[in-house]
Amino acid sequence: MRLEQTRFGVQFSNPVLLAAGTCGFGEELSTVTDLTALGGIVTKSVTCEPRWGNPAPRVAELPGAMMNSIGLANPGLEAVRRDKIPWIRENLASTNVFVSVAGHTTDEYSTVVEGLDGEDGFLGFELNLSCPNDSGLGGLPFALDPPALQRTVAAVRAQTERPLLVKLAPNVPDIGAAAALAVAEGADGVTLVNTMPGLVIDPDTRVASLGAGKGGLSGPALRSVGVAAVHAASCRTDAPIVGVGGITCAEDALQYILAGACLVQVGTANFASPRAANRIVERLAAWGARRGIDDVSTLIGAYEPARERAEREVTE
Ligand code: RRO
Repeated sequence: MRLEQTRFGVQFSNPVLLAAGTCGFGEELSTVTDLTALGGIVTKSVTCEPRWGNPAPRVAELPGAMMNSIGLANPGLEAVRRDKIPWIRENLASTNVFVSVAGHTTDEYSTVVEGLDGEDGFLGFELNLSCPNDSGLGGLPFALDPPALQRTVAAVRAQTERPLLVKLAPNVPDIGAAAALAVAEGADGVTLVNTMPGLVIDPDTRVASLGAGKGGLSGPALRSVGVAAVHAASCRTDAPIVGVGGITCAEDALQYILAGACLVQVGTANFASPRAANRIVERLAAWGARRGIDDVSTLIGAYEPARERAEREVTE
């Protein structure tokens, strides 16, 4: 099965990317797996200033899931421009890199985008409007606040001609509407979904499993939430959708693709196995070949809810 696609004006050798926050800026992971064999990677979210992140423990394992509260730890705009982007330019020229961007205010998003836009070596930006672990925000993540979402996407759109993805949160009343809003303000695509806010308490100590208390839930337990979000968004927008949440194998990726995603991201599975995404690429091709499917593009959005299928069969 052919896995190549042209999206955002460039070629993706396959639909599998690494998710933000699970591969750093690529350098460490590149020593154990071939990142250039992937469709691309998304960097850790970059903020104006360096962030040390939240108190340990920052991750906890649950049945079928992981909780994290990293707290946006990253080296900050200047160090990313000086140290990380040159490495990406030299080593990941043959894959597509999105730089994830985060901030407390619209101006902070704009500052990071402005500070990196002049650099060569990466494809586009993924605006992270949905970090669940940023107490400094003092309010809601922008993905939960439609005027803030609109304002921020519009401001960044006016600054850059690069492909612009917007990463949204699962815990909104209508994810399809949020996706449509982002696209209306100029996003080239949406990434669905970030982690789901959660809290795990040890009954004996009455202490949370994470140093920061609450965190974001990811892994297989999030998958059906993400697939439903992608389907809801695909009913509201024709823009490319990038599906993420709980993908551990080719069949998981296919659920997202059938629901309407043209690209997918592998996140939590990287922690268990740094080669998980590469394996998914190989197995996707084999899955299609076994079924005589020529091109992965024919599967995008091919899910048909039972009722629509029944109605179509009656009229055929
Ligand atoms: O750094 C984090 O704690 C974090 C981020 Br920026 C995010 O977008 N999602 C998440 O689960 N954790």
